[in-house]
Amino acid sequence: MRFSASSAALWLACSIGLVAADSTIDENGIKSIPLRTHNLASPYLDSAMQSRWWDFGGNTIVRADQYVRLSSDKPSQEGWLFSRVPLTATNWEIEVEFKIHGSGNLHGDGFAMWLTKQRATPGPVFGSVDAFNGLAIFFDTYKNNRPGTVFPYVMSMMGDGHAIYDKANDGKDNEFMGCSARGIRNANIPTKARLTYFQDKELKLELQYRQEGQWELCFETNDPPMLPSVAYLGFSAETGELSDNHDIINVQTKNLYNTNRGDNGRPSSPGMEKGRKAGKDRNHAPKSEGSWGWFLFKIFMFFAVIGGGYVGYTAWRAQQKRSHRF
Ligand SMILES: [Ca+2]
Repeated sequence: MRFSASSAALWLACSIGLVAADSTIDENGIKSIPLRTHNLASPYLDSAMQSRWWDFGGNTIVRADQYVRLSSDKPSQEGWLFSRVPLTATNWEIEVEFKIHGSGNLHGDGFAMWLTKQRATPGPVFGSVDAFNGLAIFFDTYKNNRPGTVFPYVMSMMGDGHAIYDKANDGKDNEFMGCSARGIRNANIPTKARLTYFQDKELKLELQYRQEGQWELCFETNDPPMLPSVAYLGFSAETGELSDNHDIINVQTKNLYNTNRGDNGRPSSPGMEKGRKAGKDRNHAPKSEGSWGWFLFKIFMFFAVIGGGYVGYTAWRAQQKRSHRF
């Protein structure tokens, strides 16, 4: 009995150690913790050919050492990949490595990233359901009709459950914010997207496609849309007459906390300059309850481990004495 108590204390301490090892705090005081439930990495499937945290369907194929392919470079393909559990974090960052490639001079149609109430439902919007609730990011590689816009075009759309995606005009009237990203297809470096969300404070999309390690700002706003309280992370793609391979290679999702304040939000004034200022202020600002609680908890666990070890040792010695006696 005593021994199991000390084992439990050790196990807890190890768990805390694992969490502490995974979490990082950047120079602006933003702490990030990886969300295992919304990460995706090779080999994608377990030994039973299942994924614990993701579902996929349609024409999606998984190649364990390389990718989850939403659509192959063939006409009339439609595939999807969706998280099994909703993303419940208030503030988060999602980094996706993807690859859009194919042999045709003409190609399409692109893929979508979703943070929607709906999940795993095929449909006409890049292979997923229309009239969705939530946020969509479209990586549109085929220009249907949008004069004056350079393609590929990356745009966000906020769906209220009724709005219909205007496919004929590449979602021009649906656009929340977006940017052109010439070179995002058939790139010779790993292409990535990083979406950062701080509730009521910030929504930012950055892309990597020109040079490895260099992020291009696609859009940023301090007035982000309100996301549904239940939102699943997903990806989908479709091809029509024209086609391309649309591969998801890796997804890393992090829960973000602002350690500068107790409100869990980003500093009210975003941007690098202001961000640094907020970082400096941290030394003068009273410590938040959150970080104090965490600190005290760690101290408590430290003594729990010492105490548990001592109890275990005493029990062991008592047993040794008894066994010597007989
Ligand atoms: Ca299009």
